[in-house]
Amino acid sequence: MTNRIDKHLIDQANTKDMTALQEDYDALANQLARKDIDIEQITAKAQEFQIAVPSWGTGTGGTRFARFPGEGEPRNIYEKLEDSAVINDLSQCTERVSPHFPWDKVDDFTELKGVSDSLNLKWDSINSNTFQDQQDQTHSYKYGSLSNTSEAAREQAIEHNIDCIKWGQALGSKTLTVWVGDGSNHPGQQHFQSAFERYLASMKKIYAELPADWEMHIEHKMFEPAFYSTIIQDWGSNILAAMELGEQAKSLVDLGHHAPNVNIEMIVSRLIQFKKLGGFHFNDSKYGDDDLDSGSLHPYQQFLIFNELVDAQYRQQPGFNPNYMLDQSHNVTDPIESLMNSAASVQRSYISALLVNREQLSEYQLNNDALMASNTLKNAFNTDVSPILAMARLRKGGAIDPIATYRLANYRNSVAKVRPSTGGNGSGIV
Ligand code: RM4
Ligand code: MN
Ligand code: MN
Repeated sequence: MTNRIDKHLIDQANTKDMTALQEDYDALANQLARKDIDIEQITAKAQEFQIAVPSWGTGTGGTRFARFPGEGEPRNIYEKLEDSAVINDLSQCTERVSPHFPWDKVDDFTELKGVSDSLNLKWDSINSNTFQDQQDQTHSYKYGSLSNTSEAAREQAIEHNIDCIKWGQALGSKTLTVWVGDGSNHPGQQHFQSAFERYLASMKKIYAELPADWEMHIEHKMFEPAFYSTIIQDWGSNILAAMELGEQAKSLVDLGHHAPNVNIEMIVSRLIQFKKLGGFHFNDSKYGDDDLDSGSLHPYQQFLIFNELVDAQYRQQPGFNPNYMLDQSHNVTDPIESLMNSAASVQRSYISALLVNREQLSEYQLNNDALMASNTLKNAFNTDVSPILAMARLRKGGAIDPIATYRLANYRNSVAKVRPSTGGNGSGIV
């Protein structure tokens, strides 16, 4: 693991920023103390926060039109792990990696687990892929996978998901995430109910193979690749499927998978209420499934989602334990930088939401004081918690300024020398 960030370099960069950070941290501590908030308790929460990195997010993504590969891109899961380790070395909140199969399939999963252990990384949810045909695949998914009219194609897709569970067990994962592109492009092309029945029957077969301590997360998405109807197009179809399958099946919310302006935080609240919130794929979007960096466009929406999550934590809602993960496509940035920025952005939303005065908010709500209720949220959102995030990283051995330290380390240039471009797309187009 010669290319990871040297600890001395991190310390050196931190030394330079230390005095300014301490001053800012003390000032924020005073500001919070006036509101009866102990900064140390909040910093401890920041230190505990974790969000998983998607293996495919470490490569440059693409659009339907082109992909412009960057220098030194990871060419396989081992190199994706190296890059993930860099992200965690500097950010100290991304110790889990979420793999996508068969993109990340290897012959020897014990060896892969050994490598991730040596990098102090763990495995998050396993993502199955039945939205593409692989080389040497017997049955095509052109007309769908789990809901295909062909039983043989459905069986092949079921088998792949069961394999994913087995590979996940070897890696120590506990979740299977199922997103399928199944749907139609023409009105009348598919019988809505029959297609959903076929999907559910297939999902039941996968669910039957789920180990007792695993969860299955169902991910909805409004459109793309199907442009007229998609089998699990919204959280309604999603929760119906999860309820039909059983307790271990939950819904996953990808922020880019809704119609524009949908109130995602309210969907989150509903899923929490009915013990069906499995987890998140964080990213941001302006138009559709843009997969932009988390919080780059709608930081307030991200905060409002965390307001619901922290509220559930505060009320100790039973069965509440969602997975947090990034799911982004980086077209014009260095993926490592985007993932570090995004992890910190999601962490920021969480920490800001912890500052909401919940007793006061509840009183304003009961008294229908709309203005003060809204101001209570804005107050927390407008507090700059950067010193808390930086201090949490520093205390865990990470970088006060992850991007600057990463650039100083010259990591990308040094891996570019040993990772000649394949010209291909090891990460898939996301
Ligand atoms: C989909 C969805 C899934 C991801 C694929 C690559 O749009 O977000 O989570 O696995 O892209
Ligand atoms: Mn997703
Ligand atoms: Mn997506």
